[in-house]
Amino acid sequence: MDTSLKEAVYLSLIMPSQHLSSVCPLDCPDRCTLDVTVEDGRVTLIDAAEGNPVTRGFICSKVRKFGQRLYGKERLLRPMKRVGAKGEGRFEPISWDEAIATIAGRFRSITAEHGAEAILPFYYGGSNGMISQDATDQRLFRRLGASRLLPTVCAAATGAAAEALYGDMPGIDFPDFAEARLIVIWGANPARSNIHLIPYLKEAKSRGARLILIDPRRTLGDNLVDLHLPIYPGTDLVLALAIIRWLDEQGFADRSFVEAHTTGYEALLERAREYTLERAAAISRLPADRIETLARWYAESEPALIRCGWGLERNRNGESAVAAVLALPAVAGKFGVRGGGYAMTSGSALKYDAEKVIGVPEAGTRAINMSQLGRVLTEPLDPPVKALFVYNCNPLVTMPDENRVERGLRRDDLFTVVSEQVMTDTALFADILLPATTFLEHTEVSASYGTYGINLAEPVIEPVGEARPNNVMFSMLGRALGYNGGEFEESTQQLARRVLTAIGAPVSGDLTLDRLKSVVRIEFDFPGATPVQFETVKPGTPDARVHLFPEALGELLYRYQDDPGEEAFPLALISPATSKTISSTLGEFNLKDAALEIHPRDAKSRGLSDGDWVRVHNRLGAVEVRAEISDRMCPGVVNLPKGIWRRSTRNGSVGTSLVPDTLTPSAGGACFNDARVQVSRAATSSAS
Ligand SMILES: Nc1nc2c(c(=O)[nH]1)N[C@H]1C(S)=C(S)[C@@H](COP(=O)(O)OP(=O)(O)OC[C@H]3O[C@@H](n4cnc5c(=O)[nH]c(N)nc54)[C@H](O)[C@@H]3O)O[C@H]1N2
Ligand SMILES: Nc1nc2c(c(=O)[nH]1)N[C@H]1C(S)=C(S)[C@@H](COP(=O)(O)OP(=O)(O)OC[C@H]3O[C@@H](n4cnc5c(=O)[nH]c(N)nc54)[C@H](O)[C@@H]3O)O[C@H]1N2
Ligand code: SF4
Ligand SMILES: [Mo]
Repeated sequence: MDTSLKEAVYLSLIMPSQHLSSVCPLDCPDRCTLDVTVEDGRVTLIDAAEGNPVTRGFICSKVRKFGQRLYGKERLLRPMKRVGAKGEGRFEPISWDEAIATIAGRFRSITAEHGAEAILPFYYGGSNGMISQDATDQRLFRRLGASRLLPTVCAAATGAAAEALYGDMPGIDFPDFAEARLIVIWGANPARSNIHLIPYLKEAKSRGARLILIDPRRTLGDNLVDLHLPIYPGTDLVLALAIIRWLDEQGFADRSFVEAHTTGYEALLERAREYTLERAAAISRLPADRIETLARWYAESEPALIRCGWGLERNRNGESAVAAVLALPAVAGKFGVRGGGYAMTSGSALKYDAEKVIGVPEAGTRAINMSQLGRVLTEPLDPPVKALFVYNCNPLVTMPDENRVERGLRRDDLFTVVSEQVMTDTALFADILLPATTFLEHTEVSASYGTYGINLAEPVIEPVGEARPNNVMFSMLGRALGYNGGEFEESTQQLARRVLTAIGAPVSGDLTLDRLKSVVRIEFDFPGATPVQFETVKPGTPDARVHLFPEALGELLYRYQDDPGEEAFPLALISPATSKTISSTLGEFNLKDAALEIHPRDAKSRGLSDGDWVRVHNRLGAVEVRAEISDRMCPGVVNLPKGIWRRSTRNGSVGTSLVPDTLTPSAGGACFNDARVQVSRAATSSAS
């Protein structure tokens, strides 16, 4: 035996490798349970846990590589303070005590001068759990009286529409996709953003189901898709209204269901009557006969299921489009059978009362829409935002109008704290940087928005470097600010127990920490295993009816807002999820060179060949990447991946630099896919 082998054998004797359970917390509907191999205190392998009915023995390649993030060169290991210019990335290590004392001192002086609303917490998904967000953080910011944040960057429009029509009715679960005879995948991309649905789609197909894809791109293979409608972005509303009109005219509307279980049908129909198939075809740039086939198949199939994704909400017609799509199963009477109805989010089955955990009353302070961060930081406000505390978020590259966000972050008079796992593009602009733990190093309780269950992830290793969990960090800050009510003394285990008591979910038996520790995941328990809409689960609206014309969605409900395009910027830019990152998480090494996907016709008319450097631009900004010519794209539409980091493009600007900060009319959601651009050949070297 050579020495290294001897050493390895010796080490495996004193420190055998361990298999530990965990749960992926990323912003993904699947919420896989994981088997993590830990050797010598280090994570060496991350794989699927056995026996999970959803994970089914495989996970995505992104999370398999999470170890690279844990120990990678971007990992933040110590608190730091800025010593260079903002954005330059020159920092000097400091102690946690100094970092916390500095933040507390600045918060005090800013509050004395401008009032506490000058402090803005800024967060979104992050670790997607109930311990790392909406817990200790809110205790602190409410005690301070800081500005509140409206979490609108994603799912604001879908959430508002689903809530207004159906209250909290749960959607169809993955396994029941196999029961459907017709599956409509509408503005969702399961091959990338929800991979554990794919086996069920295949199963349905093998049982003879038809599948319709409504997406500007052909994102699923021809073996799965029977009919593709390459819709022009932002026009789903007119498509859905035209189908409703057609169903009604052709006698396919289920009048008895509508009468017994809905309100507002006539008002909906009045708006729908404006759209013949031909008119909808002209607006959505689809052949009218294909729309008719869609409508006919939908009318005639039983069970028929609509999987509504998030692609159709990210534009000025967001909530109306989602509402019209979700109205379809009610109009056509598709409920009451397993595999019939709609699937969007499972989150509604979770009745979680965060207030019980936070325990500090809402201060009633001003609310700031996160999707307009750039505007908020650069326009006169009273009081101005003087301190920004970023955690669970990478806003410089993920919020609309990147260049304006950057101008805001560069402000000399803005005090920025960033709590992060890695040196993100946003972290480079911090005055104080705080190293955060990952899900492999902290405790997290989470549900999921695609599957039905409650999960517990416990640390599988010690924190790397001096990284700390959010709840520990916010408690330190709370104590430094002198809040002595006990809410910043709670241990993580106590907090986890409190979180569990605030969950009302259909779980048989007690939902206790000890039970979760032994099983990691507890599946929800519906009568008959999975929810059947209008059988075992009903609308959560006050009258238990479907509100087809809900007032909550505002005056513009079902009124199509025209395309924002103009002659100089004729192409619609979309930026959907890719297999490489989850939003911008893992973008540091997974998405080195981004490309612009463009249809051959649009490339040809601009004299572009595959691999050419192109400049994608509009009045807000410009992005230089290579062209990837693809006939999977719909003509007139181009695609830059969501979540790229600045290093992934030649001029250091990402797709959000082209996105206006306009909002959907009633939910105030971000309109990423309302970006309209021109594409031209780029100069041989970068012109940043
Ligand atoms: N691998 C991976 N998985 C992810 C994510 C990720 O970044 N990477 N992100 C997670 C998050 S945060 C979310 S919110 C979900 C999102 O999951 P999805 O619902 O899949 O959302 P998107 O990727 O935004 O868009 C879905 C599809 O809508 C299409 N689309 C764009 N505009 C329109 C339109 O106007 N109408 C129609 N009908 N289709 C349109 C896009 O081409 C895309 O194929 O995925 C989650 N899962
Ligand atoms: N161009 C374009 N951009 C988009 C979209 C689009 O359609 N087009 N869609 C948007 C969508 S759907 C979403 S959901 C948003 C998401 O945008 P963000 O909310 O910015 O999400 P991420 O990019 O995943 O960044 C989350 C960050 O939180 C950090 N983090 C994770 N866990 C913890 C923790 O426990 N503590 C702390 N302190 N930090 C943690 C991670 O390291 C990561 O850097 O992006 C949006 N951006
Ligand atoms: S990102 Fe999604 S598919 Fe990948 S491991 Fe996490 S839950 Fe599973
Ligand atoms: Mo999202």
